Amino acid sequence: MAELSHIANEFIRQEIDEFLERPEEIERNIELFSRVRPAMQDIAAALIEGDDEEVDRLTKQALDEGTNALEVMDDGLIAGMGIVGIKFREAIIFVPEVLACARAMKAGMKHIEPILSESGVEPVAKVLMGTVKGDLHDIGKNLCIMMLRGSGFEVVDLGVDTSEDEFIDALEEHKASILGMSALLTTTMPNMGKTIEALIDADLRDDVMVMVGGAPVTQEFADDMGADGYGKDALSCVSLARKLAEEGA
Ligand code: B12
Repeated sequence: MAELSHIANEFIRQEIDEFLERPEEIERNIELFSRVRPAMQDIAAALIEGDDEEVDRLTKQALDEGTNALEVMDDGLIAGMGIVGIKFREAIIFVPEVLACARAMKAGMKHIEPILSESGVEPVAKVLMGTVKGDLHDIGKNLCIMMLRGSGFEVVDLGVDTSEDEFIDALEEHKASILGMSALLTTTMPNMGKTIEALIDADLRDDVMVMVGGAPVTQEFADDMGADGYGKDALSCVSLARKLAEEGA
C-alpha cells in the first residue's frame, strides 16, 4: 500500500497531510501521487500554489524532455487541480486563489494544446461544445476540445454561459452532427435538459447527437434528460464522440 512518505514532493506531502480530511480522498491522493513521477508532482505543486510562471516553465520543460502530453495533463495539471478542488470545497481557499490556479492550468495547457490538436486528418465529424447557461467553468470543456481536435474532430467552441438559443443558432449555422455540453454546478446541470427540450421544440433533435459531461454529471442524469451519451473525462469524450459520429451517420 502506498504511503505519504512515498511521495517525492514535500509540498504535495504537506498539502495532503494538512488539508485533506476524508479518508478516501487521502488514500486516493497518496495512491495517485506516489505513482506519479517527481517532475509531474512539481507541476501539480506549482499549480496548487497558483504559480502560472512556474507551471508554464515546468510544463514546457517536461514536454521538451519528451514526456507524453497526456501524462503531463493527467498526472501534473489535473492531479493538482484535484487538490485545489478539495481545498475550495473545504473553504481553505477562495475564488481568487482558485482563479490563480485556473490561470496556472491555462499556462500549462497552452503548451499541451498544439501537441494534442495536431492531427492533420480529414475531420471525423463536426462538434459544437459549450458550457451551459449560468456556468463559467471552462477548463474541462477546453481539455475535451483539445483532445477532440487532436483526434480529428472539427470543434466549434461556444465558450461559457451558453444559452439554449445560442446552442440552437450555432447548430443551424454550423450544421454540426454532435453537440457537447459541459456543466460543473448542480444548479446549472438542468440547463442541459432545457437545451435538449429547446432542440425538440426547434425540431432539431433528430439532426444531432447530444453528449454531456462535467464533474457533477452522471450517466443516470444524462439518461434522464435524454442525452445520447455521457463521458467522465476528456478521453471518454473522444471515444464517445467517435461512437456518436458512427451512430449518427
Ligand atoms: C476552477 C474552479 C472554478 C473557477 C473556474 C475557472 C475556469 N476558467 O473554469 C472559478 C474560480 C471561476 C470558479 C467559480 C465558481 N465555482 Co468552481 N470550481 C473550480 C474547481 C476547483 C475545478 C474545476 C475544474 O476545472 N476541474 C478540472 C477539470 C479538468 O475537470 P472537469 O471540469 O470536471 O472536466 C473533466 C470532466 O468532467 C469531463 N468533461 C467536462 N465537460 C465535459 C463535456 C462533455 C461533453 C464530456 C463528454 C466530458 C466533459 O472531461 C473533463 C476533462 O477530463 C471545482 C472543483 C472540482 N473538483 O471540480 C470547483 C466547483 C465546480 N466550483 C464550485 C462553485 C460552488 C463555484 C462558485 C459558485 C463559487 C462562488 N461562490 O462564486 C463559482 C461559480 C461561477 C459560475 N457561475 O460558474 C463547486 C460546485 C458545487 C456544486 N455541486 O454545484 C465546486 C465543485 C467546488 C466545491 N467543491 O465546492 N470555480
